[in-house]
Amino acid sequence: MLLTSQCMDITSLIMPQIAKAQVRLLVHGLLIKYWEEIGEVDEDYAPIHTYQVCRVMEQNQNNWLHTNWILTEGAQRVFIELKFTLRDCNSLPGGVGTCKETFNMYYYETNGDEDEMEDGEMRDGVGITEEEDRAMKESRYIKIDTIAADESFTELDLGDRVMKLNTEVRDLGPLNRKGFYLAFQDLGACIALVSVRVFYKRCPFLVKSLAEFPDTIPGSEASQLVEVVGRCVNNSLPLYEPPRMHCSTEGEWLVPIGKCVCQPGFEEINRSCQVCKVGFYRSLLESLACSKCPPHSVARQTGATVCSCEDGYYKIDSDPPNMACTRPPSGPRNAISNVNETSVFLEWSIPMETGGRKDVRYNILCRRVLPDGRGLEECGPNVRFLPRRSHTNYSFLLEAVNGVSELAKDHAKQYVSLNVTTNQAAPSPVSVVRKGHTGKSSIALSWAEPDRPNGIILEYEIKYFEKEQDSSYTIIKSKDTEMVVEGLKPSSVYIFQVRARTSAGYGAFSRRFEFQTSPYLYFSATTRGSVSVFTCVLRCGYSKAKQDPEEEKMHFHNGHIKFPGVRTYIDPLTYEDPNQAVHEFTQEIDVSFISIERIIGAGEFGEVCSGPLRLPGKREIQVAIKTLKAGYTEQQRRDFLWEASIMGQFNHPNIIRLEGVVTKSKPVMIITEYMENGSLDTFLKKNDGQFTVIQLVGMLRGIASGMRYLSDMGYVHRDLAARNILVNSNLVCKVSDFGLSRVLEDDPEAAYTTRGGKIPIRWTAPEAIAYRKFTSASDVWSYGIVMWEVMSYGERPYWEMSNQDVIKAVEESYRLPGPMDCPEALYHLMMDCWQRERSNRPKFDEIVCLLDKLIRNPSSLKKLVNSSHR
Ligand code: ACK
Repeated sequence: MLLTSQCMDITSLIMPQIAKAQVRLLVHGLLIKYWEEIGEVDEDYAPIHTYQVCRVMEQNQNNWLHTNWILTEGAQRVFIELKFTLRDCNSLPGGVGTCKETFNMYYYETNGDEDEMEDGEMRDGVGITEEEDRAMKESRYIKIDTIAADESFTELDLGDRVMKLNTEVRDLGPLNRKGFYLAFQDLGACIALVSVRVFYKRCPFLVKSLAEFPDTIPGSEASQLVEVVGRCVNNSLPLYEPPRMHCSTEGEWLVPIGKCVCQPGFEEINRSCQVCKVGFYRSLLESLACSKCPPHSVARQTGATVCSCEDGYYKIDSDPPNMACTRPPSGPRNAISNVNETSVFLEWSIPMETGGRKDVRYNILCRRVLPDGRGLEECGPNVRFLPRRSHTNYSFLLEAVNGVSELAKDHAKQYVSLNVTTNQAAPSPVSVVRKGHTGKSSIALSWAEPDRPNGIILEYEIKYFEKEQDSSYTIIKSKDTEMVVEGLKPSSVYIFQVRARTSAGYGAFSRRFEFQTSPYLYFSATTRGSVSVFTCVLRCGYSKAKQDPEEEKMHFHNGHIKFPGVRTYIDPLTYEDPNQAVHEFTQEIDVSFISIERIIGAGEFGEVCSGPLRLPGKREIQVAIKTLKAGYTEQQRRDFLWEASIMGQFNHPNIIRLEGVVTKSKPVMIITEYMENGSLDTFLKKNDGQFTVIQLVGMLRGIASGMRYLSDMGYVHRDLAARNILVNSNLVCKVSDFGLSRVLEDDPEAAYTTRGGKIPIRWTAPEAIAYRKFTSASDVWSYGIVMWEVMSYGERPYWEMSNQDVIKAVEESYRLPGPMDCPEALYHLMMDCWQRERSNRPKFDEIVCLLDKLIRNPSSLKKLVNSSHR
């Protein structure tokens, strides 16, 4: 017997399908009881050690071989891999009648090694025979399985030195004691046991998303998941909630939830958190990597969470960490005053140096010049000047400040000072404006000084706009009494007005002068003076008649016309942003309210799991959790959530109910009600012949009612089949698997048609196969097939016929025969659903009505289909 366990490198035992799992070998020796230990050579002449038994000639064999006590090391489920050869009984000379081609495998759990304690003693003490003792020990063993060979060897193989080695693996669990024995019972076969490997799988220590998950022993049941809370690696913190993973019985880590992130001052490098270097910083969540300190700031030590400002530079609390340190602005520039009787308009340009900030503001200190050189007096909060009073002299101090001026106490302030005298007369209006040289896009203007300038004219302001377009005008300034206005449209009439400014302010504008540009191209001189454009866009005079918002909602919904009272399904495809549809039709669930307990299946996008949902203030319910595997594309995420956007629009007892979605954390999940009995096709196969006709019709009635609801909503399912119906513990059937093209993509039954689409041929109406005419009437055809599946307890429609043959047969008016023991009324209904002319098929509400009638009157179901139909 080759004891592969004795010096075997554990890693060499890892089979490819469990590569991620850690396998721990447990068996260390076998004890022989009636078997022979034989040294041999294999086909390559390498020495092997086997345990053999071959008592095919004698009757009533019962030969046991059992292992030493195998410690479980805490594993609740172990795997046993056997390698053996077995003799083909037919090849034995004379065809020995008692020869067997199987053997049995047993186990016996104990907390200690009983072989050591018991051997000999017990028998002597109680006075039982060796035979009785052995029988008693053997009776404690529990059978694991009968092992048969895939390949048995013959005399010829022996001659050719062909080994014909069989490998069988069985799993054993739940185990509850510290250890166990294995035993092999031979009842008269010719066996050579070449190796026995006993191992269990573990989810190995793993660092994922900066969280450490310890080496974990899986649960005892085949589909059980063990939830493990991860520990954030050094210098990291959980983001929102502690990370979780789930250890499967296959030793694989599944469904990671949540993650850790490096704490401020650290960044993620090679799955650990490394301190930020000098000159770098990281504040929480801002970015994943340490960033270089922004301008005018420094980090003199490692692990900085913020950078500090250089001398003379400052930061305020509301400045983001990645913003440069700043300083106060320089003083305002080019300050001028305009006095209009008792009002003073001050104008200035922004400071040369804003200090690196956008929040520059200005302080103005107003002081009155007291007569007779008595100095200055603060104006106070309310400067008021009475008209027609004598001139008053004022002095203004103008200062620019920004967000950090308060912090920069020792920063030298830069003021601009202005002296103003009120109650001075402004210049009189310019009386005449003349047109000079006119070009295609320019007009030269000139004007005379106002009759009463009332002081020194500092500048002129020219305002112009295209005639009848005065919502947008342009102002340019000139120190002279002439200028060329450029940038005009050819052959267009413009209005011009000019006014003068002295230290007392602006005078009134001249009257309007109209001049037209020429249609021809002229070269024009450069405009002198500065140009500023003021645009006033008048609010549109059109105002929509007010509409009742509720009424509007009722009639239009994202472009769909809806009729009050009838709910309609809205195709999420019509949303430009699919996330908007998800947001509108589903409810977001916080992942902390969900526990994942077991895997119930594999979906196209990831595992389908189940577990309790505990929403605050609500009763705990069991839910199914569809997950989207990591590494998905944006398109896959969209397709995945697509189904939720559809399901979320339905509310019916025979349609699978959407509880909500998890999109704010990863993995993305779809949460639906849990259906204890899984999909209808497997459920029926498992319970073949177990239900009354009324129970079956009840299921069909439920499906029809769900489909009636969908067709009323305007939703065409396209993939109605028993595999897409789920059954709960009360045998209530609910329609599931929504999502148009996607459903067909992941339905293994869907086949490509000649037109390129993927269609589940056996369930689909001929017009939908031929020219993709999918309607509620084609759903009715599929419903007829579902009826047939239900009444035949999950039989495959058209059995093993090929898709091509099915299409051909249906085309030639062949229809499925009535299932065994099927009431004739139901078979008639199926046949109606399979009418070639789709308008002749019943509607779902008629189907519901008919099934209700049959249920109310069970005697109508007594008559079964006669054999001629079948
Ligand atoms: O036939 P099943 O047990 O039922 O295996 C499939 C598997 O997940 C992959 O889809 C099962 N399943 C899907 N949704 C649910 C649900 N809401 N409740 C229970 N089982 C479900 C389905």
